[in-house]
Amino acid sequence: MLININTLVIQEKIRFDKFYHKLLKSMLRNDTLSKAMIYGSMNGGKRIRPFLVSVFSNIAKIKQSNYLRIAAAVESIHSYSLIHDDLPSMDNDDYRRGKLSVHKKFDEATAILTGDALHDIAFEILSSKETHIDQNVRLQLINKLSKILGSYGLAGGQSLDLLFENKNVKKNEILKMYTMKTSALFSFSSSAPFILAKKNKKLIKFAEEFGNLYGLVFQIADDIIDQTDSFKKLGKTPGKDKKQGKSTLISVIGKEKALSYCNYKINKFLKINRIYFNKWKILEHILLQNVSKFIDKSNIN
Ligand code: GRG
Repeated sequence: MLININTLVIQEKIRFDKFYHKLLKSMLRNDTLSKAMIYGSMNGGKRIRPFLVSVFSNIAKIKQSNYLRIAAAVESIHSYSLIHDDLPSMDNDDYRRGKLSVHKKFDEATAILTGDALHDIAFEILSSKETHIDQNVRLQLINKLSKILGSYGLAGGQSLDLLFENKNVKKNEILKMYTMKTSALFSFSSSAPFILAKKNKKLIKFAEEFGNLYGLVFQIADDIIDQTDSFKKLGKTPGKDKKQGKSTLISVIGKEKALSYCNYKINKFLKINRIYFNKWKILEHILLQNVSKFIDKSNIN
């Protein structure tokens, strides 16, 4: 039976947005910084990472009240990364999700502090007893998230992304950068529910690898739509990768080879982990529907 992933993503987004807004309101004040935090995190967004958290939580039979907190921590981190990414010293974009970016709506100092505070609130959420009763589980989550945010993760990947501008970069260096800046948070999103459910190491590793692969496919799709989609669809300035001399997998090996590489990695992963994909069919649908969506897009030009 064909599972329509888009419908599930939208259903989960509605549930998540309601929960997240209420949680932020209960944790924040009514000052400028709090307003900017709400603006920068409740301004749309597909909520794909919360969706992944929900899928793996359903598999692991995690209660909604617990997994929504994991999703809230993840999305706070994601919002922080986008707000900082838009800053003039980084990717310099005046728009995000079709609206003014935080430094344009407020000012640059507020945008920096908003990103910092959203980063911090993720740890406040994770470290609360309401996320999990066992402090060892909470510590494991915090340790994992802090590792994927630092020099081996998002910040390190973003640094490589900036250093690679207008440089001759090899395919493996691009892949390393993608793993750090994009896949790491997807990997956390898919494996955190298994940590919460105290699953064994083998299953946690499978969930991590699923998230890493999903992140790779997602980033390549993002690179393609930067070239093909309009401002209306992207919600930010299109064609910026080329203008800024960004090194992407597409710029290094071309669109066709990048897509073949994705397909090769997906097929290999599906084969090796057939036992899990037979049990949890939705995971295969998620991987394959994402690919088919952007393969269609790649045929546009
Ligand atoms: C450490 C100062 C400092 C800054 C860090 C971590 C960081 C800045 C940037 C992260 C890099 C980044 C923005 C990666 C791109 C990942 C990506 C494809 C984002 C777009 O995600 P979507 O499409 O966005 O899920 P929506 O708007 O739907 O949530």
